[in-house]
Amino acid sequence: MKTTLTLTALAVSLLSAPAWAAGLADQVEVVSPYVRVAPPGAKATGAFMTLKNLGDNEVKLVKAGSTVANVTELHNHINDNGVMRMRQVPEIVVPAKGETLLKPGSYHVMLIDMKAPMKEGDQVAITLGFADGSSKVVTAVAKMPMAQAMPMDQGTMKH
Ligand SMILES: [Cu+2]
Repeated sequence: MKTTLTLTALAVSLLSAPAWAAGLADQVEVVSPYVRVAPPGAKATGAFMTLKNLGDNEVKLVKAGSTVANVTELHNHINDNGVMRMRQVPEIVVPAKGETLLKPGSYHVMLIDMKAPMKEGDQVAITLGFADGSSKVVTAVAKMPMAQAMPMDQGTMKH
């Protein structure tokens, strides 16, 4: 009897989870999320996507998480006297009825200390956490960057 009650309580909490997570996350549409496949040996890479805010109020993305990396941070690139540097940022703002692009050279979700090598086509779940505590999980597809997609062994092939 006690077990049944515990299971029922668990079932209720699982069922009510989506309602609890509602909030700012519900007014954000995430378009084409992808992760850049890291070069061999590299243990960090970036995740990119477009965040569309369908609501009348500003939305702030304040954190991100992923099961594939031990550390996940929000980053931006800044031009520091002509040198592009990555910097951790506390939040990424999506204006009301507007959109913010997470793209190479700009805002991105940084996956640091990845647990396993990634290959093209892998699906990576990324949790986006918003300022009101609501969250959303998106599935990003691993993609090769253009330069890396070119055959690396061309120079060593002898015809
Ligand atoms: Cu970064």
